[in-house]
Amino acid sequence: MKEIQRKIRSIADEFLLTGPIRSVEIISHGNINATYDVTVDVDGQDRRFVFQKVNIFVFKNPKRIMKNIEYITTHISEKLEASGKSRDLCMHFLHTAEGKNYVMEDQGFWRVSEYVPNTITINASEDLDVIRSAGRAFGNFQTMLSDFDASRLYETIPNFHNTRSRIAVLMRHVNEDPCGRADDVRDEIARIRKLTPLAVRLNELVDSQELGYRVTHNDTKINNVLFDQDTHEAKTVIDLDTVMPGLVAHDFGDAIRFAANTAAEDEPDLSKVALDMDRFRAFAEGFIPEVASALTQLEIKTLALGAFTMTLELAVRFLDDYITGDQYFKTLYRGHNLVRTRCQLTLAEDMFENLGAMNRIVSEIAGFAF
Ligand code: GN1
Ligand code: MG
Repeated sequence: MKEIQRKIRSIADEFLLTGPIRSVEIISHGNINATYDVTVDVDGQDRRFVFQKVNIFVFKNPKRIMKNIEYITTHISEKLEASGKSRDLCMHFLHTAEGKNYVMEDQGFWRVSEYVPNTITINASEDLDVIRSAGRAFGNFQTMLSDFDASRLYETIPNFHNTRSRIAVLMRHVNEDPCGRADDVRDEIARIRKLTPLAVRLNELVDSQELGYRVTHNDTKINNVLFDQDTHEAKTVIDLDTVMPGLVAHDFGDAIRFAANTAAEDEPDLSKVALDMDRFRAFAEGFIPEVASALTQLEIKTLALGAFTMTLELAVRFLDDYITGDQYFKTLYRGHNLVRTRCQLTLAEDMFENLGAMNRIVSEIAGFAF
């Protein structure tokens, strides 16, 4: 902790927060970056900031990523200001004396944002109002960016939600088997192969130009939303590193994958893992009305397919990380990525079975039959 405190001190100085540091606490939700809640004395008043050390194994080009974030937050903040809404509905990053919104260091880069007052993150919730509100927040985020030219954004992780390419990479790594782990996962590979034809359906619709890219968030876990600590209304969408061109079905789907699972993302007891239809409906009720007017009918028709696709894709990504030696996702124990894989695969199979039921709910909310 001493080491971290020293580091935070030097980063604070870079971002012109030169007053005494009152406290440093680790926020440990993300699977990729290291995040700290830091209170600093600014002109005699305690103020909270979020310090984040970004993983450059995952995000290789800090300059371009932080440029994306600058574009996005400026675009949203201007809209909020024009409509007289609170600036707290968007993240705000600090700048250094040279006007940069990040600071480089040996194994990563640092950035600092203002702590949005009176907010909490929620990692999992059975409360349908909370889930519905998260749906509204992600839907609204997308609508705010619907007039932003997606081609201005750098692709921070190439092929991030290219499910077909994710599967191809996994199969290549299984053949190469760099850590001698492939034999443990024959059953999982067979199950993934079985689901592949449906999992690449979104790719096919992009290839045939029936679906087009928009600006999407691409990492829509419910813990990437800040909620008002008293009312539990969603306030701000965070974790903007993967905002780049994508499909609406990816955002809807990834959120369902996480929020509508009856268990945690890494639940080892697979009998607890299933799609919860009430939570599915609640998220859809929040999300769809926010985005519907900007979407084509096909985009709406593919939302439920997105849930299945994102879940299978994450099973593939966790398994790929397991096969290649656990370098991408933070793991808490040996075999953690395999446990995550099995959980996501079980959920994907359940979604496969329930695709019709999910589509009926979407159709009902969107108000047209398909
Ligand atoms: C990572 O950083 P975090 O925990 O919000 C990952 C997502 C995965 C998620 C699974 C950049 O998100 O794609 O869905 O873990 N982010 C990146 O929990 O790979
Ligand atoms: Mg996150």
